[in-house]
Amino acid sequence: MGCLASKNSEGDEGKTRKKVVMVGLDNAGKTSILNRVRTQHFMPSAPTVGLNIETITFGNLELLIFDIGGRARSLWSHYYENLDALIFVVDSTDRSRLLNVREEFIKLNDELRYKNSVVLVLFNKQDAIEELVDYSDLLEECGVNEVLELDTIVQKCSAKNGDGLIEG
Ligand code: G3D
Repeated sequence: MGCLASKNSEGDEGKTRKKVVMVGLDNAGKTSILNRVRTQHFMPSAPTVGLNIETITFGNLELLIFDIGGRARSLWSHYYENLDALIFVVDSTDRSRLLNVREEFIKLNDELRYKNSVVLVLFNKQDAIEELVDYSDLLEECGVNEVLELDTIVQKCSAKNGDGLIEG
Protein backbone atom coordinates (compact mmCIF):
# COMPACT_ATOMS: atom_id res chain seq x y z
CA MET A 1 0.00 0.00 0.00
CA GLY A 2 2.96 2.27 0.54
CA CYS A 3 3.28 2.61 -3.22
CA LEU A 4 -0.04 4.46 -3.39
CA ALA A 5 1.10 7.44 -1.38
CA SER A 6 4.38 8.33 0.18
CA LYS A 7 5.07 10.96 2.80
CA ASN A 8 4.64 14.48 1.41
CA SER A 9 4.55 13.32 -2.18
CA GLU A 10 3.42 15.85 -4.78
CA GLY A 11 0.31 15.01 -6.78
CA ASP A 12 -0.15 15.57 -10.48
CA GLU A 13 -1.48 19.13 -10.14
CA GLY A 14 0.93 20.30 -7.46
CA LYS A 15 -1.30 18.98 -4.69
CA THR A 16 0.33 17.58 -1.59
CA ARG A 17 -0.75 13.99 -1.05
CA LYS A 18 -1.17 12.60 2.42
CA LYS A 19 -1.89 9.04 3.34
CA VAL A 20 -4.47 8.80 6.09
CA VAL A 21 -5.75 5.58 7.60
CA MET A 22 -9.07 5.57 9.41
CA VAL A 23 -9.65 2.86 12.00
CA GLY A 24 -11.89 2.24 14.98
CA LEU A 25 -14.16 -0.43 16.36
CA ASP A 26 -16.99 -1.57 14.12
CA ASN A 27 -20.04 0.70 14.18
CA ALA A 28 -18.04 3.75 15.34
CA GLY A 29 -19.12 5.69 12.24
CA LYS A 30 -16.00 5.59 10.05
CA THR A 31 -17.85 5.10 6.79
CA SER A 32 -20.48 7.68 7.74
CA ILE A 33 -17.75 10.24 8.42
CA LEU A 34 -16.13 9.55 5.07
CA ASN A 35 -19.47 9.84 3.30
CA ARG A 36 -20.32 13.06 5.13
CA VAL A 37 -16.99 14.71 4.27
CA ARG A 38 -17.17 13.51 0.67
CA THR A 39 -20.83 14.33 -0.10
CA GLN A 40 -21.91 16.68 2.75
CA HIS A 41 -24.72 14.22 3.47
CA PHE A 42 -25.40 11.65 6.15
CA MET A 43 -26.36 8.46 4.39
CA PRO A 44 -27.08 4.90 5.44
CA SER A 45 -23.97 2.78 5.40
CA ALA A 46 -23.45 -0.95 5.34
CA PRO A 47 -20.75 -2.33 7.66
CA THR A 48 -17.35 -2.10 5.99
CA VAL A 49 -16.19 -5.50 4.87
CA GLY A 50 -12.47 -5.21 4.31
CA LEU A 51 -11.59 -1.75 3.09
CA ASN A 52 -12.96 1.48 1.54
CA ILE A 53 -10.47 3.73 -0.24
CA GLU A 54 -11.41 7.35 -0.96
CA THR A 55 -9.55 10.40 -2.17
CA ILE A 56 -10.72 13.67 -0.61
CA THR A 57 -9.36 17.06 -1.65
CA PHE A 58 -9.13 20.11 0.62
CA GLY A 59 -7.63 23.02 -1.31
CA ASN A 60 -4.11 21.91 -2.23
CA LEU A 61 -4.23 18.89 0.03
CA GLU A 62 -5.21 15.52 -1.34
CA LEU A 63 -6.04 12.93 1.29
CA LEU A 64 -5.97 9.30 0.33
CA ILE A 65 -8.08 7.70 3.03
CA PHE A 66 -8.20 4.01 3.86
CA ASP A 67 -11.29 3.15 5.92
CA ILE A 68 -10.61 -0.27 7.42
CA GLY A 69 -13.47 -2.36 8.79
CA GLY A 70 -13.45 -2.58 12.58
CA ARG A 71 -13.77 -6.34 12.51
CA ALA A 72 -10.58 -6.61 10.48
CA ARG A 73 -8.44 -5.38 13.37
CA SER A 74 -5.55 -7.70 12.60
CA LEU A 75 -5.22 -6.01 9.20
CA TRP A 76 -4.99 -2.41 10.42
CA SER A 77 -1.24 -2.26 10.83
CA HIS A 78 -0.66 -3.59 7.30
CA TYR A 79 -1.76 -0.16 6.07
CA TYR A 80 0.56 1.89 8.32
CA GLU A 81 3.50 2.04 5.91
CA ASN A 82 4.28 5.64 4.82
CA LEU A 83 1.46 6.90 6.99
CA ASP A 84 1.01 10.65 7.48
CA ALA A 85 -1.94 10.51 9.85
CA LEU A 86 -4.15 8.00 11.57
CA ILE A 87 -7.77 8.79 12.38
CA PHE A 88 -9.24 6.70 15.18
CA VAL A 89 -13.03 6.96 15.40
CA VAL A 90 -14.77 6.32 18.72
CA ASP A 91 -18.52 5.75 19.17
CA SER A 92 -19.26 8.21 21.99
CA THR A 93 -22.62 6.55 22.68
CA ASP A 94 -21.10 3.12 23.36
CA ARG A 95 -19.53 3.48 26.77
CA SER A 96 -19.50 -0.26 27.27
CA ARG A 97 -16.71 -0.52 24.68
CA LEU A 98 -14.48 2.33 25.83
CA LEU A 99 -12.26 -0.21 27.57
CA ASN A 100 -11.82 -1.96 24.22
CA VAL A 101 -10.88 1.40 22.74
CA ARG A 102 -8.28 1.81 25.48
CA GLU A 103 -6.78 -1.58 24.55
CA GLU A 104 -6.55 -0.47 20.93
CA PHE A 105 -4.74 2.72 21.96
CA ILE A 106 -2.15 0.62 23.80
CA LYS A 107 -1.55 -1.44 20.65
CA LEU A 108 -1.28 1.74 18.55
CA ASN A 109 1.58 3.00 20.71
CA ASP A 110 3.70 0.06 19.62
CA GLU A 111 2.53 0.07 16.02
CA LEU A 112 3.04 3.80 15.38
CA ARG A 113 5.86 4.73 17.75
CA TYR A 114 8.51 5.27 15.06
CA LYS A 115 6.21 6.25 12.20
CA ASN A 116 6.29 10.00 12.84
CA SER A 117 2.58 10.32 12.08
CA VAL A 118 -0.16 12.33 13.76
CA VAL A 119 -3.15 10.66 15.41
CA LEU A 120 -6.58 12.29 15.32
CA VAL A 121 -9.12 10.73 17.69
CA LEU A 122 -12.67 11.61 16.65
CA PHE A 123 -15.36 11.17 19.30
CA ASN A 124 -18.25 10.65 16.91
CA LYS A 125 -22.06 10.57 17.40
CA GLN A 126 -22.05 13.65 19.65
CA ASP A 127 -25.59 14.37 18.37
CA ALA A 128 -26.80 11.18 20.05
CA ILE A 129 -24.95 11.41 23.33
CA GLU A 130 -27.10 11.42 26.46
CA GLU A 131 -27.31 14.81 28.11
CA LEU A 132 -25.97 13.52 31.41
CA VAL A 133 -22.85 12.05 29.85
CA ASP A 134 -19.83 14.28 30.32
CA TYR A 135 -17.36 14.42 27.43
CA SER A 136 -14.43 14.52 29.85
CA ASP A 137 -15.62 11.21 31.35
CA LEU A 138 -15.49 9.61 27.90
CA LEU A 139 -11.93 10.84 27.44
CA GLU A 140 -10.95 9.46 30.81
CA GLU A 141 -12.64 6.08 30.38
CA CYS A 142 -10.82 5.32 27.13
CA GLY A 143 -7.62 6.87 28.45
CA VAL A 144 -6.92 8.90 25.32
CA ASN A 145 -4.75 11.42 27.18
CA GLU A 146 -2.89 9.00 29.48
CA VAL A 147 -2.58 5.86 27.38
CA LEU A 148 -1.75 7.24 23.93
CA GLU A 149 1.92 8.22 23.82
CA LEU A 150 1.74 9.63 20.28
CA ASP A 151 1.32 13.08 18.77
CA THR A 152 -2.46 13.19 19.28
CA ILE A 153 -5.34 15.57 18.57
CA VAL A 154 -8.77 14.93 20.10
CA GLN A 155 -11.95 16.23 18.46
CA LYS A 156 -15.63 15.63 19.09
CA CYS A 157 -17.84 15.35 16.03
CA SER A 158 -20.99 14.04 14.45
CA ALA A 159 -21.22 12.42 11.04
CA LYS A 160 -24.96 13.01 11.30
CA ASN A 161 -24.94 16.80 11.48
CA GLY A 162 -21.34 17.38 10.35
CA ASP A 163 -20.22 19.18 13.52
CA GLY A 164 -16.49 19.01 14.27
CA LEU A 165 -15.43 17.18 11.12
CA ILE A 166 -13.75 20.00 9.27
CA GLU A 167 -12.00 21.07 12.48
CA GLY A 168 -10.71 17.51 12.84
P1 G3D B 1 -18.34 1.91 10.76
O1 G3D B 1 -17.99 2.23 9.33
O2 G3D B 1 -17.36 2.49 11.73
O3 G3D B 1 -18.58 0.47 11.03
P2 G3D B 1 -20.85 3.18 10.12
O4 G3D B 1 -19.72 2.65 11.11
O5 G3D B 1 -20.43 4.41 9.44
O6 G3D B 1 -21.32 2.04 9.28
O7 G3D B 1 -21.98 3.60 11.17
C1 G3D B 1 -22.51 2.66 12.10
C2 G3D B 1 -23.88 3.13 12.57
O8 G3D B 1 -23.73 4.35 13.29
C3 G3D B 1 -24.87 3.44 11.44
O9 G3D B 1 -26.17 3.18 11.95
C4 G3D B 1 -24.72 4.93 11.26
O10 G3D B 1 -25.87 5.54 10.68
C5 G3D B 1 -24.55 5.37 12.70
N1 G3D B 1 -23.81 6.64 12.83
C6 G3D B 1 -22.61 6.94 12.30
N2 G3D B 1 -22.26 8.18 12.64
C7 G3D B 1 -23.25 8.69 13.40
C8 G3D B 1 -23.45 9.97 14.06
O11 G3D B 1 -22.64 10.89 14.02
N3 G3D B 1 -24.61 10.09 14.77
C9 G3D B 1 -25.53 9.10 14.84
N4 G3D B 1 -26.63 9.35 15.58
N5 G3D B 1 -25.37 7.89 14.24
C10 G3D B 1 -24.24 7.70 13.52
P3 G3D B 1 -27.04 1.90 11.51
O12 G3D B 1 -28.32 2.09 12.25
O13 G3D B 1 -27.15 1.98 10.03
O14 G3D B 1 -26.25 0.72 11.98
